[in-house]
Amino acid sequence: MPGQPVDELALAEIKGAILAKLRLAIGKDAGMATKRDWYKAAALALRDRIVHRWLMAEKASYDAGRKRVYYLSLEFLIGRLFTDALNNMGLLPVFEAALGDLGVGLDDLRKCEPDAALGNGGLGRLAACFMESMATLAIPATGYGIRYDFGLFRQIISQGVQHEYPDEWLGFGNPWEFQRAEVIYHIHFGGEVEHVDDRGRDRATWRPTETVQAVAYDTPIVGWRGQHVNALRLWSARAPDPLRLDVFNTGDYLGAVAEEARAESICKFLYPNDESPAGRELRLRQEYFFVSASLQDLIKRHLASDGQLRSLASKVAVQLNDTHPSLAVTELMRILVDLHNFRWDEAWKITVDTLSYTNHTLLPEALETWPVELFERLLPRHLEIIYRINGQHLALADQRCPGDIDFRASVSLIDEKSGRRVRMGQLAFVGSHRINGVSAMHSDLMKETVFHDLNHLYPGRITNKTNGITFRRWLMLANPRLTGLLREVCGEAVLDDFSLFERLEARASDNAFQQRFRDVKHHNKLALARLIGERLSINVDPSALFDIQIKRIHEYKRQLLNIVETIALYQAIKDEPQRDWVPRIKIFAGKAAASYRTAKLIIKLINDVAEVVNNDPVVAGRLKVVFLANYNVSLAEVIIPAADLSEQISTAGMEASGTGNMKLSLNGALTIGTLDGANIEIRDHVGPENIAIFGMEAGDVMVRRKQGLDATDVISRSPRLERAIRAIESGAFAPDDPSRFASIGHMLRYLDHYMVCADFDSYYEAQRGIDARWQVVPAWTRASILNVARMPWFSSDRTIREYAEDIWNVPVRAAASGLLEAREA
Ligand code: B1N
Repeated sequence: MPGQPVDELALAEIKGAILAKLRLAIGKDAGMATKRDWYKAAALALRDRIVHRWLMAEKASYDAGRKRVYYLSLEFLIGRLFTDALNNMGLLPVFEAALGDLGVGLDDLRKCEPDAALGNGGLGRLAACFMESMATLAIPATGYGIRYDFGLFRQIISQGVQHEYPDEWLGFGNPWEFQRAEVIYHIHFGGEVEHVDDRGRDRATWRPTETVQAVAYDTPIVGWRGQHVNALRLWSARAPDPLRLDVFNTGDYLGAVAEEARAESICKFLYPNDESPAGRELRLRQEYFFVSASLQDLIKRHLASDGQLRSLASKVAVQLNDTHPSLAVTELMRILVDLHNFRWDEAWKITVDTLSYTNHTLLPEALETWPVELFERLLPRHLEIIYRINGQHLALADQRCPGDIDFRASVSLIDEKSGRRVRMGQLAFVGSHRINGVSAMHSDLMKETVFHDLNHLYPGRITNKTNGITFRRWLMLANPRLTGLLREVCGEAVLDDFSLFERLEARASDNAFQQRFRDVKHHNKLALARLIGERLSINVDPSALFDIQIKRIHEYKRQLLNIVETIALYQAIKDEPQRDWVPRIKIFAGKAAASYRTAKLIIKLINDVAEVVNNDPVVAGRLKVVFLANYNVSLAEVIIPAADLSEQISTAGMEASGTGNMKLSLNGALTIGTLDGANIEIRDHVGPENIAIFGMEAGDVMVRRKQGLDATDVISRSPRLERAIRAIESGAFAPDDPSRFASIGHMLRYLDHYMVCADFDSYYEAQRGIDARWQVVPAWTRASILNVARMPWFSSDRTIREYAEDIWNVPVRAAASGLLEAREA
């Protein structure tokens, strides 16, 4: 921890190690090194220290024959690793001192590391938090994914419009990863299936026409207190024959590398779609590529330590992060039946006992399906296996509900209605022993909606595992000053035992403590104000209320509701400029999928409203609107500690869980939100008096939607809303192109699927309630402190413990750190 005394011997050792890396690994001396060179040298010196622990942990878990967890995810939204790993290793103070002595600032170096943005949003960030918590809890685990050459696009806002640029995160090398040039698997596509005489064993031989190689790259993930280290293993694709010399020799130079280009395209980029399937052949190729490589790898490891596959489910748990790795069901069956001679029924039992699946969304448009025809062309054997699984599955359905054709159609792995398509959610469900949702409400809705019939057929499989966040990154690193207060009030052990947060409660009304708590927040707000000034030349007053909405831009997340309320507030201020309006800074950040037109138009609207409001002398700074470009993990780490108000305003029933809601509350922001996703559990923990809930509930939304999407009724009852919409339609915010937002006006009035208008009045009132509360400083501060104090349950350590116990059946360490156990003993 910063501020701690540093041992002189250790200091000298670290300085020596960094200098040695600079010379021997980077090839420079101190005089010619750039900041980036120093960063890499320091990262490599740190990595050396992690590797020892890693190899020890790996050996110990194999020697003990422990069950292993494999987390399969197409996304890992990691962010920067340098200070995260330093902090978990307990080496932050000594590295800071060593670098200081060498004349470089740790904070400057930290910024040289590019964000690893191998994910879109919450789903990918959850995978990263889980990796950290699994290491902390000493669960032997490996994350499997794709090493994309380009992560999520870089967002540039110019004239209020989003532009996408490639994210070249590997441009200057990556000091964390180890290329495992010897760990290579062959992944096949296309061709035909041949059925041999197999005495009824359902075996087949697949004769593919295309082969791609998967090469492993390992990144160590170190847990809190540095005692356990796991690997994130990402696959890169290449052609088995990178240069066709026979073709080259004919003079067709491009043709000679065509195969290589086709193979490499698989790991070229991350699909930037959040909650909507890309539906492209390349995406299906990505999914099969990483599933097949991962299963081949884990089976090889299992065979090396256990000698036989019969025991797979007792030694291996495979978690499927959404439906993206659903092909694991068919690939594992293929490996067991076709390659290892298992009988179908035994293979099926092993498969179901080994796999489990997490569902992250109920949005119908997000549920992944693939045309049967595409499957047949790319993965013919897998399609056969799907048909065979479907056969036994539908037989069970017929037994359960004889003659019920609708039931049969609803549970079938094949959707026959919209051209024949394979349903990946159904496939993952049928092939898993546990299916979990990510918040209590979401898991309940799963049983009532998408998986209603499957739940009837396989009762007891659906379980809830409410999401969590790692406190090491989202509190200790992002908010060191608040962490300092916690250590002081709750004791040093709070870093290992979050239940001690409870000790904050006694101080929540203490004047002197409140002042110190506010000082911390103010300091964090100053830092954010500085960043806004530097990036946007907008001057914001750090004593104003910082009102934050940071997340992907999506209609269901309702940035539009927020900006319409901003317009209404702007108009109210203009009407009565003399009133004592609470100064507010509305801060937005988030990316829109490149092809999502409405989301991009909402970004433009936010920026156009900002232009008008921020430059209106009548408003005189009491309302400002800020859109920060290129939202990513590192930007979140600056914004979240500075937040006063957290906007969690999705249409009820549509946000599966949310995790930003937890991060903001943990850092002392009050939530204004709907009864949706984990907001409900946040309310249950912080208490209804410490959160502002508004709007329709999920049931109300369903009822109103059935009545139609026309919002004329609610608009006619709300002059304030009518006026705000009229301003949008009239071009008040787009003088250069007055009809720019006509489509938004039309949607608001006649196609209110997301209930922006239906919830508007309730939201506006809740916001004015926030204004009133903000003015009573001690009461606001108390609520803010209680938000922090009551968050421990939302630690991803708790979530992972639940997965370990109810789904994976693996033991976990009792406390976050072995150190603590030793102290208690
Ligand atoms: O997963 C998060 C949740 O906290 C959020 O509520 C949820 O929206 C998010 C297809 C998704 N659901 N579905 C996706 C992402 C990429 C993609 O290609 C779907 N992301 C979520 C963690 O549970």
